[in-house]
Amino acid sequence: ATYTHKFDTPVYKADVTIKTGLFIGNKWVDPVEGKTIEVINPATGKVITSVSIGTSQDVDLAVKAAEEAYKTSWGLRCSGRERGKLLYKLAELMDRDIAELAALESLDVGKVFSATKDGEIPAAISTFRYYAGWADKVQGKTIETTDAKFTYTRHEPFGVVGQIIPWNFPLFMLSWKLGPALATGNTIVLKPSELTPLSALKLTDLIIEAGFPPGVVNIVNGYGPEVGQAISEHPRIRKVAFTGSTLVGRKILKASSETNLKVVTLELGGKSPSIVFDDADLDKTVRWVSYGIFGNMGQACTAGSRIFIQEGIFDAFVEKFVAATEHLSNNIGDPFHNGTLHGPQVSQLQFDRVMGYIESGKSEGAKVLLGGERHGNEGFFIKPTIITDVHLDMKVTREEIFGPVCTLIKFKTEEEVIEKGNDTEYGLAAHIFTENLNRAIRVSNAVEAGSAWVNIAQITDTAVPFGGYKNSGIGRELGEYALSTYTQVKGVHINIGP
Ligand code: TXE
Repeated sequence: ATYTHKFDTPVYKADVTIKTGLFIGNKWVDPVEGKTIEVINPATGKVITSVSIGTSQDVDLAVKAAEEAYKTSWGLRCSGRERGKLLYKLAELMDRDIAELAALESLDVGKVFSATKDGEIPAAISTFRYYAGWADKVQGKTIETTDAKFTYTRHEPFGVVGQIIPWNFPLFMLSWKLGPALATGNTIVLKPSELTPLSALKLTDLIIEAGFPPGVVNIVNGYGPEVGQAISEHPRIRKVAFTGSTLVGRKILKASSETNLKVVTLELGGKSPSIVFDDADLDKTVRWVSYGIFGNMGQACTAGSRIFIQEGIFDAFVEKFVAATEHLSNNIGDPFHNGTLHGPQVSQLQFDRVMGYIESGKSEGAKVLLGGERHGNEGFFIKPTIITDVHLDMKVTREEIFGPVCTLIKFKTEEEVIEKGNDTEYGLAAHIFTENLNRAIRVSNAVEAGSAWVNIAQITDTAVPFGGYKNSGIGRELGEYALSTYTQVKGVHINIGP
């Protein structure tokens, strides 16, 4: 089946058609049990369309297609050079269709269209291009042992890899997963989030057009406990990569330990600090701290949700930060309207969760300085929210809120803020604002986090590794580092002596 969405908005007008089936072996097929799921527009709360969702039986079929492709047309049967060519081609096609991809993504997630089109989708495309370049540069080493032996390593793909991605950056997260996995020769069974299947479905057209052999990429939409669980338990999937909640990350690790010990990489939640020192450049810092928490409506794993401000700059920062947040609040609305800066949360459930956190903060004695309430009367909009008068043991300062909600905390010394910043089970990111180079380096060394951003927030780069310390994950994505998470190393010993 297909679905055509008629975009008739101030910033984008076009008819965009997607296939709604499961994508297995380069065909769009009906799921074995014929189930569907409604896709909701978060800006209105109304149904956009329905798409197919699978069960473990469909995962099985997808694994079969992926195994067949691995043996016959991909993996070690296809040179890195050829794989790279296909990845480049895919990137080109995405460039051509960038507006369509961005429009579907904005519709499905509630993202501001211009930001999606100019920021996120180009970043996804860069990721494919970057890994296209690596595809013919994955190489082992020769190792000197003795005269009687020739020894070397091979970096071999796993075979069939499972990938489970979230709804906050659907196509971007998909590119982080597919790029390195395909470059290294694996074949894929990928499950998008049940909340946001549209952009991945659009991509299936481009995967075929680019010329990927059947079965190299299979996309099975469906629920986590059903399709996601089936992927993480599947005996012939050798590796699974996941981005999502820490809760589900644990389930995936457990499923692996109870089945075939598949290699697991996890990108999980965060409760990252933004640390503002007295000597920070105030205006620049306000802009980045604001983006760091309110970008993507706070639905980012690296969101700087705990904002620590040194006492000397506290009042000046708060005044400007409140003004910047009011400006955002005054421009909440339809993601497809000119000038909109802030859209809805992705779903009713996420809306309820975030509002629940705001309520919990109030009931524990915190003060809502700004926002804290719904915007409008349809869709899942929450006003950007600033919470003060918190202490470090409240739920709002401990748990990942994953919405446009930050807590402000005053501090005195560098030593103190390092200790408080690190006082969390998570370790995904830290944002540090200072004009003092020595301090910038000292503090970025001291934070327990996989990414430290100085005088900037949350901007990843395809070439730079990304991942979590502590409960924020296992393994690294992006950069050269990601290649090692999609390959296994074989040591080969050849006796050239007696
Ligand atoms: O995440 P889930 P949800 C955090 C964030 C958010 C919370 C809940 O704090 O408020 O998680 O969001 C699939 N086996 N993050 O409920 O459930 C699911 O179908 C296998 C942070 O949406 O973790 C989806 O594809 N898979 C995060 C994916 O896991 C399962 C991004 C993520 O959904 C599964 C998203 C199971 N048993 C949420 N259950 C980040 N790190 O950026 C669910 N899934």
